[in-house]
Amino acid sequence: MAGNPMYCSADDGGCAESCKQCDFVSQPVADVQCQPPEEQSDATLLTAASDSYQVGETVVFKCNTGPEINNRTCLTDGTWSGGRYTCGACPAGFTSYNSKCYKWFDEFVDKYSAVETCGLFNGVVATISSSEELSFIHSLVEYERNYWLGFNDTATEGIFIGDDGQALQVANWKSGQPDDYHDQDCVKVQADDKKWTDESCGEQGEFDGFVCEIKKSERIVCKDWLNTCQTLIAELPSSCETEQFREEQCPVSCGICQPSPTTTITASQTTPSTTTITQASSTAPPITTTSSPPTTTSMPTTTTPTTTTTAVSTSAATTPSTPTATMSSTTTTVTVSETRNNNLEIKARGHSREKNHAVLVDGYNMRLHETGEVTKWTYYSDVPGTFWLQIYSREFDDFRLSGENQIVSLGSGEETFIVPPNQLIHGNKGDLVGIRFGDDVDVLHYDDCCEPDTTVLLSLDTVSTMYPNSVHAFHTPDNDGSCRLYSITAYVATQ
Ligand SMILES: [Ca+2]
Ligand SMILES: [Ca+2]
Repeated sequence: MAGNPMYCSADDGGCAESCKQCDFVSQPVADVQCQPPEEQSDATLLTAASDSYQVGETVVFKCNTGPEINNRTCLTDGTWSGGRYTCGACPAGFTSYNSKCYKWFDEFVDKYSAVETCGLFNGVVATISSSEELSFIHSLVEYERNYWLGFNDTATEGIFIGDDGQALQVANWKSGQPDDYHDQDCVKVQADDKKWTDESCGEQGEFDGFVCEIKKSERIVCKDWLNTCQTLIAELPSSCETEQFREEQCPVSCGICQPSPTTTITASQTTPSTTTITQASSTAPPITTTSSPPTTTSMPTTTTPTTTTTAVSTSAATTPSTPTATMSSTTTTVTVSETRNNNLEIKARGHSREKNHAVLVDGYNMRLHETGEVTKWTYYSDVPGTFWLQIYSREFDDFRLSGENQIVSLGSGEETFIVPPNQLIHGNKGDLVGIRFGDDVDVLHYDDCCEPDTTVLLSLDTVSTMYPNSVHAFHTPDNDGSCRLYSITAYVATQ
């Protein structure tokens, strides 16, 4: 509304049904820093302590009772990424299954090398204790490859045991195997029929990969970290099948751990993360996010909410409860009026599944509706990870990438990214919003349902050339039903 009152009077989509949220007020563009991360009851901070951290800085927690490591990164909303527990967590790249973590290694190695690699993670080459576990492990293997299992009969010929000393409980030998041909003491799964053969441990087959497994420490912290766990599960019963949702966000509601009466997590309630906004005037509305735990805002230019300093103009100080569309300040505060390009709700919550992929969708909701700098993004994500939000400008039938903002998501549902002043992208009315994914393929959700006029314009399986100011060809619309609508809102400062 502040930018264009006519926008809310339109009833053809976008903000029309929620125009109360179109009534934007001025907001300072902020320099954000993270306060020290809250203490964890199950882990010790290994990184040297600091009074404040820049966006992108990382700290490392180490589980007090096991080998788990948890890296957390300072995000642009002043909170920290990563899980809120360390003990019992899988390392990055590992998949949780029952009480263990697993990871496929796309390598071509002998058994000794596989053992060595797994040892780096305090793990072993995967063993099998049930047919379900065998199926799960096979589901991790890419490209229909042969792979080593963590069994051997080195100690007693013909008696196969796990590399971890456990007895062999289930097996799936190929006919005629094991035959100990030339002293074969290790076990490999054959790609074609998933049957097992005994092989020489030092033989590097042509296509032999492996899966590592790690035994998790006992989880000490068990708590739902979203207030909306029950609601989300009720809306989408399969939510708990998503690992991050189940393990990190709603472990109690998903039934994977029981909160212990002796484990009381109070740190997040009493010392929430703090967003520090520098150069802000005292009347600036707080920057709020929906991240959990809740974020508070502190403004260092004032000592109390009712006290002004020389950094704040008189007019601003005398009208503390009525923020206006344009605020003045004696400091270098940047004030903007913002409009948003859409307010789509995600209903189906499909996940993107392709790595290193970019999509550009044309439709009313994916276009910028005003000209100006993109100062803020909101998006929906329930998986922590990194992705990029982009602006493309039209050039006849081509689109030019005007710029992109790297987003490090907390995975807490609807999140807000405030664009740092040195990363602002100028967009023109009619420009398109694009999304680029790296390795974190599940980080954003989309709806399959499309507006009638929504078209996928660009869908690249490589992003190696996608940098600002490079021109990209217009791609034929993809009409195979893969059209996706993302709940991404770009806030444009119209000055
Ligand atoms: Ca043997
Ligand atoms: Ca054999």
